[in-house]
Amino acid sequence: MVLKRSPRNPILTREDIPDVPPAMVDVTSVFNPGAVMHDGRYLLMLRVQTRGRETHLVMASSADGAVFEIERRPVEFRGIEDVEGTVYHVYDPRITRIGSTCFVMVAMDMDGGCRLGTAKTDDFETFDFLGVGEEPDVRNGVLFPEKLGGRFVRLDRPNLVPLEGGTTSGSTIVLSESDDLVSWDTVGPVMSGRPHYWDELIGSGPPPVKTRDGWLHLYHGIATHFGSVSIYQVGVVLLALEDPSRVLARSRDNVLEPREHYELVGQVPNVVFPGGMIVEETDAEGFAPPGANVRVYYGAADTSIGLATTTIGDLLSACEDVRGADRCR
Ligand code: BMA
Repeated sequence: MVLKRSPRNPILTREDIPDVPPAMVDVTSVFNPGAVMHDGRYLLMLRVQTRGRETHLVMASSADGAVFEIERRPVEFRGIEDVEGTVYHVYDPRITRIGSTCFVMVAMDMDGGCRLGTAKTDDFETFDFLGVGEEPDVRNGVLFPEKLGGRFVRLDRPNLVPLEGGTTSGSTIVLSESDDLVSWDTVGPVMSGRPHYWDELIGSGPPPVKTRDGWLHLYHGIATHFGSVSIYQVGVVLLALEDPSRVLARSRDNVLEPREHYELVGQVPNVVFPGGMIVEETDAEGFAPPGANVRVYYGAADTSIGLATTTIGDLLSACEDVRGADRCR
């Protein structure tokens, strides 16, 4: 077993979310968090959904990574009100630290589709919204923790596959670059889904982690061929350090799939959706060593939050199943 569930799972449920009247009262669900270490504490940015089906982001913090205190106010992105057009939902945050600043990349449901926006913070008290990208329908944007070739780099997933019910998904993760975190240039495709198997549709999970072997990256894969339901699982891929559009290795199987009751049953059944990954140790040059412990925070059935642990070495081994850029694409 590569990812081991915490015995405390689900570590956060709707009962843990304080009431913040008028909208956030007796909320429906808490799921798909971003995660980061800040001042020696584990921080999660929670996606909270109310009974009015409004979405709020709420910060939570913890000394041990398992028991969280939840803030009594939603996150506010200063300047998001200047975005042209209606923003219906801001969700699925991925948090990336670059130096002393943390960047939060979020999906934003707007007329015409989902777009990717970015906010920054130094203290997790105030957040400045930097802007929203022009791409008309894209989700699962994650920023790398350092610039490459002098530019910001992200993975994202254009929504080119229509689903039942009018939503859209996608089967290819692409690499994009930017100078200002608002306008993005697509570099090219990184990897695609594997039709008929566990990861037919795919999207990035938490931000990639730098190891001496490459960028280690968790992604979610969706099996769609079961007719009645889509099954969301977690996989792992290794990208070349100097050119992350090149896939070095990829897991054949998923490394986490819905099995526990809280993952199988909920608002959207059969979903494990990783958004936060905390690596407990890096070496002097910023690489995560194989022995480093890893915590993965994931949404379970769009209803609660699970924690699973592993090591960098176990994740590296898991993605050695399929090696070679051509076979992994
Ligand atoms: C995706 C996103 C995720 C969600 C998943 C399952 O398209 O909306 O936030 O967890 O669907 O509903």
